[in-house]
Amino acid sequence: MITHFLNRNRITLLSFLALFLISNVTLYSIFVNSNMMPTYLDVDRKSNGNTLICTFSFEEVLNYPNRMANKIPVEPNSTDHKIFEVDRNGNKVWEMIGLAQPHEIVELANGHLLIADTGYDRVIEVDYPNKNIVWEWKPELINWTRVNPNWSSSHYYNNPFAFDWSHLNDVDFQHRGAWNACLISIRNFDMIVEVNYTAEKFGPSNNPDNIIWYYGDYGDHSLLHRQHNPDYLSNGNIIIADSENDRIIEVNYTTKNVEWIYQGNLEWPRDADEMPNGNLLITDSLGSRVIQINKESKEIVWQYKGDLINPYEADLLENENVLIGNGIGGVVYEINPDGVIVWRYGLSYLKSVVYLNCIISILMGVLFLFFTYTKIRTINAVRGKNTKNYVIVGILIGFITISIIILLTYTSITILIFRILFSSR
Ligand SMILES: [Ca+2]
Ligand SMILES: [Ca+2]
Ligand SMILES: [Ca+2]
Repeated sequence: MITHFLNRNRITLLSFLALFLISNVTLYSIFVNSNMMPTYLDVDRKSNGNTLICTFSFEEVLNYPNRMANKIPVEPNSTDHKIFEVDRNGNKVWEMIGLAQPHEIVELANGHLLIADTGYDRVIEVDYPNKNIVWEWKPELINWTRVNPNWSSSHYYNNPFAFDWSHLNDVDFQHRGAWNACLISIRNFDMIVEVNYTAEKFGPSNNPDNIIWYYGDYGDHSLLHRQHNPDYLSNGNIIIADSENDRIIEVNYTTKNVEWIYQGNLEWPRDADEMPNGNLLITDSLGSRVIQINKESKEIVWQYKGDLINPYEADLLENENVLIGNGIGGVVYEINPDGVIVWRYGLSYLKSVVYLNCIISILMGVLFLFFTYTKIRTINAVRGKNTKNYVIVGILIGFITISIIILLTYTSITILIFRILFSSR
C-alpha cells in the first residue's frame, strides 16, 4: 500500500515541491536576516554633490511590532533606522543611527541637518558632521490647548499615547524676513504647522506660542487626510501632497482657502515640488511614477515609470536631472530628462530574491520535467498511457510558466500587491 502511494511519480513531485520550498525559505531568510531589504524615504543631493538617504528596515518594524506600540526605543546599536551619506561612487562617507524611521532631511546653510524622526515623534537639528542634537521639537511637549482653545486636554493632540501617535513625517525650512520658519507635517494630526525656528532656538523651545500658523484639523478630511511634504511656494502659498485624498492642494497662506487643486489620476501622492519654470514635480507613490505637470493646463508634460515601486519623493537637481527615492524598491535613481538612469545607489534586493527564486524553480521544474517525460515514454512503450504522469507534467509546466510570468512582470505584480495592501491604508 505504502509503496503504491509513494510511487516514483509522486516522489518526483514531492521532492520538487520540497526543494522549491527549501530554496525559497533559505533565500528569503538570508536576505531578510542580513538586513538587506532597506526602504528608502527622503533622498537629498547635498551641496557637496553627495547624497543623503533616509532609510529604515521593514524587517525591524515587523520583528518588533510591540516596540512602536509601547514606545520602546530602537536597539541603541541597530543600523536598521538611519541617515547616511554616499558619494558619487557609492561610498558611504557618513552615517547617523539612533533614529526611528527617519523620514525627511533638510540641509541648512550652516551644514546642520534638520531631520523628521518619525518613529520618535520629533524634529531634530544635528550639528553635522558631528551627531549632537542641538535642537529638538516634540509635539508631545506642546500644550495644544494654547494653540487653539477648542483643543481640550482630552483632545488627540494632547494625549501622546496612541500607537504611531503623531507620525511627524516632514520638515521644511524657510527664511521669513526677520525670522526663520520650519514647516512641519504631522501626518496623524491631519495638520501642518509653521514653527518660529528663530524663537525656538532663542528658547525656551517647544513653546506653543512659537506655532505661528497651522492648517488642517484632526479627522477633518475635507481639509487634509494624512498628508506628506508641505512646501512653501514662491507666491507665498503652501503646496501639500494630500496623500489619502489622492490630490495635491495649494493653500492660501493668509486666507487658508484652497486656491488650486490637482486630482483625478493620482494614487497616494507624497511629494509635489515647484520647479523653476512653474511646473510641478509630483511623486505619485501608488501610481509608481514621477510626473511633471503644467500647473495651469494640468497636463502631464513628463513622466518616469521605469521600475519604480512605491517611490516616496523626487527632487529636481541643478543639472536638470531628477533624483528619486524608490521606496521599498531599495534603490535611489538619478534620471536625466530623457528618462535614462545616470546614477544609482543600491540594488533592489527584493527583486533579486524574487528573480533568484524564479530561476531556481524554472531550472528544477525543467529537470524534473525531463525525468518525468522520459519515464512516461518508457511506461507508454510498456503499459500504455498513465494519466497521473500527465498530471505531474502539467503541474511542472504550470510552475515553470508562473515563474517565467513573474520574472517578466515582477514590477507590475509588486505594484499590484502594494495597491491591494495599501488600499485600506
Ligand atoms: Ca528630498
Ligand atoms: Ca519635504
Ligand atoms: Ca521633493
